[in-house]
Formats: sequence, structure tokens, C-alpha cells
Amino acid sequence: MTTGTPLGELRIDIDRLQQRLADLAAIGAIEGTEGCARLALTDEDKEGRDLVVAQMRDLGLQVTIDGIGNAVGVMAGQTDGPPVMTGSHIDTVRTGGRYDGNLGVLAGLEVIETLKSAGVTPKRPLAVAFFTDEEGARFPPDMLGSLVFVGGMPLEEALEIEGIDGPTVGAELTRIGYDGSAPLPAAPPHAFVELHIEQGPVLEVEGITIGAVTGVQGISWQEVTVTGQSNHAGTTPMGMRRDPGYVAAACASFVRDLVLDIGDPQVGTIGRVEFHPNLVNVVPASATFTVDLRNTDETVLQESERRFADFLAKTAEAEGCSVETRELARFEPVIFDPAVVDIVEQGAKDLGHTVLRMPSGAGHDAQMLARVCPTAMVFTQSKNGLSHNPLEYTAPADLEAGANVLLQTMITLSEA
Ligand code: HGY
Ligand code: MN
Ligand code: MN
Repeated sequence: MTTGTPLGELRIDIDRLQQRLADLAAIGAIEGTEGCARLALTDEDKEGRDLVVAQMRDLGLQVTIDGIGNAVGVMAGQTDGPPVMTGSHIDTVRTGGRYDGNLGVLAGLEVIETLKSAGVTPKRPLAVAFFTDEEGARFPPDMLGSLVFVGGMPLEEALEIEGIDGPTVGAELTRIGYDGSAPLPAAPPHAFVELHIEQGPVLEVEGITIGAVTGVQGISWQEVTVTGQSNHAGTTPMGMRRDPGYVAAACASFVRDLVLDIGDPQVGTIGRVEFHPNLVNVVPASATFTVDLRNTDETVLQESERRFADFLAKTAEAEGCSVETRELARFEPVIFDPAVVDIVEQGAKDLGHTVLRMPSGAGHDAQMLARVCPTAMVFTQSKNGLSHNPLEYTAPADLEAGANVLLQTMITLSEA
């Protein structure tokens, strides 16, 4: 690297980073909040993509788009070879905050701008990426783009995935003009490090600034459709009903009892419920709902899946209903590369920040990159542990701390 300022003393510009976050959050802004809604491959997502790709190009990065719409911007190094990569996602959930995913991508651009402003040419190339459909909320599974990027799912299979609102991934990618041609699976980076808000309460409760993330818990998503018989809500005696709405409600209550019985860190969520015909005076014909189960321990996660399946079968049978289940996502727990976790932890300490080694409760693109290269993550605090909520907030000092740890981690990985 060539520079005036010693590399270890380089620091990001928090005002510039905040401006990038504000500019992106203005796209799909949720009225009266700081949050934004940009479901994957919607017009809002396209607008966000266009903004970030333009910023990549303004920074002189070599930008490529692949067949699933992932965008990668590369800064040349003094040597060739695989880049040290950072990145995350810019798609959001419907009740999105401005930091989830967006921080990791825009802090990556801030790292590039900081190095360029200091006249630094990194030893290894550096790359900043945004991956398609990390949320998986419109097109399951989550982390779809990074899963295809690392060869975890064939592109053809991913393009056929139907969204909860109808169109396929392929059709939407073409519609928004992000059906790129860069080869898939992609060549593995030299290393990958992702900055992300914690999205939970741990750092704030512990009064710690930085999380050196050791891994990601296992994730199990399924969609359950229970079919019974629509009937009149007034005239049908209870003994004659085959009510899928009751089965869905019983399952929602069972999931809460199940995860409390298993205990932390097991979690369970019924996030989406759709009755048909969804009318006040009709015993539903069918009920479709999703079950999200997670645990850091694969064996216990499988136990929770088994116990739920048993309850569902028994309850549906007793109610005279039939059941169809569809797996939406299933990822085992991931352990990050201890050497990269050490670099994150040491970087935080060198910057004078308190730091805690901790697992991630949320899924992240890093858990996919971990399949192909040494990978870790940097967490910053989430106020009140809130996320997937427009009230999501991370204080500027924490954003700055996280982005500086990302900068120093990338410099260390680039120099090594
Ligand atoms: O669901 C998750 O953990 C992530 O937000 N996709
Ligand atoms: Mn995220
Ligand atoms: Mn998210």
C-alpha cells in the first residue's frame, strides 16, 4: 500500500457515510419514519440498486452484475488475484429500517472512498458487493443471491422461484434489468467480512460497542397449508366443522410453548398467515402460514422441527383437515473463520472499543460466503434491539466504530 497516513490511523468519514445511508433510505421511504421498504426485485429495489451501482462507478470500481442480480465493485490492488470482499444487501422487509443490510454495503463504499482519498492502493484488490434477495421475504429462501453466488443453488433453480405475490425471480430480474452475465458460481474472494447491525439487544444490554461475530444460528423456514371445509359460521355446529383456521391458531400457540419448553437460544415465529376466503362469517376453507424456527444447535433445531411436525399432524387429523408443507429455507448453523474473527476482535481493541464474541441470531450473506472463503462479521448496536421495524436505529458513534473496524479489518486482510 502507498499512503501518507499510516494505515492503522486511517478513519472513515461518518458524515459521508450518514449521507449515503440517508440517500438510500429515501428510496422506498416509509412515510413519517426513518425506515424504508424495498422488497427484493421491486421497482424500489431497482431504484436502490441503480443508486448504489452509480456510487460504485463514481468510486472508479469495476462493476459486474451476475445472473441472479448480485453486484460486485472491485478496486484494483498492487497485485492481482481474488479480492478481500465486503458487502451485504440493500433489499429490505416491508417494515424495514435504514441500517439492516444497507450499512454493510454503504460502509464498504466508505472504506473504498477513505482509501482513495488517502491515495492508498491496497496490496490485494478490494471488493464491495450487494447480494440479491437477502431477506427472502418476497422470494424464499433468504440469502438467495449469495447462496447462488457461492454455488449453493443452481442459477436455473433460483430463477424459477415464485414470489409470494406471483412473479418468478427470473421474470422480475429481467423486468428491472438486473439479469446480468457475470459467471456463476463466482470465483471465491480471498476473504469476506460483513458489517451489520446486531438486530438484537445483546450489545446494548452488555454496554459493548462491537460484536466480533463467531457464526450464525441454524434456520428452518416452512410454509404450511391446512385444508378443511368452508362452511357457514352461524349454522355449522362445532362438531361438524373441519376448521383449518383453528389448526393454524393452535399451531401458532404451540410454537410459542415449544420454544419456551426448549429454552434459549431457540426461537420460533409464525410470521405470515393467510386464510381463504378470509371473511368474518365463513369457516375458512384453508389456512396457509409460515413457521420460522432457529437455534445455534442443529440437533435441537431438528428436535423443534420434529415436535412441531408431530403436533401439526395430530391437530389437523383430529380436525379432519389435510396438510401440505413446503420447505422455504433450511440452513445449518455456520461457524466463521476463527482467524478472521480474531482480526475483527483485535481491530476493535486497537481502535479502543469494547468488543464481544457472539453468534448471530439473524441470517446473513456472510453465512453463505463462509462456504468458500475465510469469513467473519462485525456487529454494531441496535437501539432497543429493534430491527425489521422502521424504528431501527444505530447511533452515529456506533456506525463510525463499526465502519472503522471494517476498514482496519479489510486493510489487515489485504496486507496479510
Ligand atoms: O431472516 C433473517 O434472518 C434475515 O433477515 N434474512
Ligand atoms: Mn440483514
Ligand atoms: Mn433483515
